[in-house]
Amino acid sequence: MKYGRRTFLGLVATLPLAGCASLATSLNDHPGFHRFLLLPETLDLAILGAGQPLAREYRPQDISPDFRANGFDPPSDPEYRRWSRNGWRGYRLVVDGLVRLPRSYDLAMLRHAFIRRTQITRHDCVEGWSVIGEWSGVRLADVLNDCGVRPEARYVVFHCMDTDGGGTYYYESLSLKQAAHPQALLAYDLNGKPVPIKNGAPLRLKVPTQLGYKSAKYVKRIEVVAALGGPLGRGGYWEDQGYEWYAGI
Ligand SMILES: Nc1nc2c(c(=O)[nH]1)N[C@H]1C(S)=C(S)[C@@H](COP(=O)(O)O)O[C@H]1N2
Ligand SMILES: [Mo]
Repeated sequence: MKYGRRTFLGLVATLPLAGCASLATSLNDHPGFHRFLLLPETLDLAILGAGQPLAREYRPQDISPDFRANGFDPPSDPEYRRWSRNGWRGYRLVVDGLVRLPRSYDLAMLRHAFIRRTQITRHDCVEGWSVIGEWSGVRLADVLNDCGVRPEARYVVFHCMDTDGGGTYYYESLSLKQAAHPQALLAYDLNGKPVPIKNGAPLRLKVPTQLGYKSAKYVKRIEVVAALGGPLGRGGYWEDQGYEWYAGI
């Protein structure tokens, strides 16, 4: 991401005196370095995402005055409450499963080590209401590329921190191609401010090409898998209640 092949080779060329070990250590701290090393064995989601139809984007004056909230109550576990009180210190997004390099990210890494993307899009709930909001965050594809998606991967599962009240956690999934869509964001800001708790703080998926229930709030783990089913059910909390897994609009 930050260091493309050219930059990397440039760095090597301009630092003839630097020990290999120290150069490797400093580069190792940056997302994207691993991708450079692992690329031949991984899928490039930028290629998979290119050319897909885009959802409409709107003007700032189209933004709804209130971005309403829907779904389960915010997570009630003590850890979540503690994080929210401490500016999300302690929270980490885990990415694991069929990736070359499982990683976890704190919010500062997501905000500063990746390109920030902003889009004003419409959220359509299956219940029949819509709101327009400005979302900023990191492309899901950029984060997945940073971990290196293995060729056998087919789906991306989002594990959330909230429950239905009966102890079942919300979760969702996308195909790898849907996950590679250039507008599929892991959003940390809504309308220029950190995503409010009611809308999925500290990090939520925002997929404007799919119905609202696909856009998982309160994401804590992204698991890359070869198949749904088994313990992963039909690929989502609402899918397990009979909703369609494919929710394109
Ligand atoms: N974790 C989690 N994500 C969720 C839900 C939920 O209950 N829990 N509800 C979904 C539904 S049905 C909709 S319409 C949107 C609502 O997002 P909002 O609260 O920001 O309006 O979140 C989706 N993602
Ligand atoms: Mo919804």
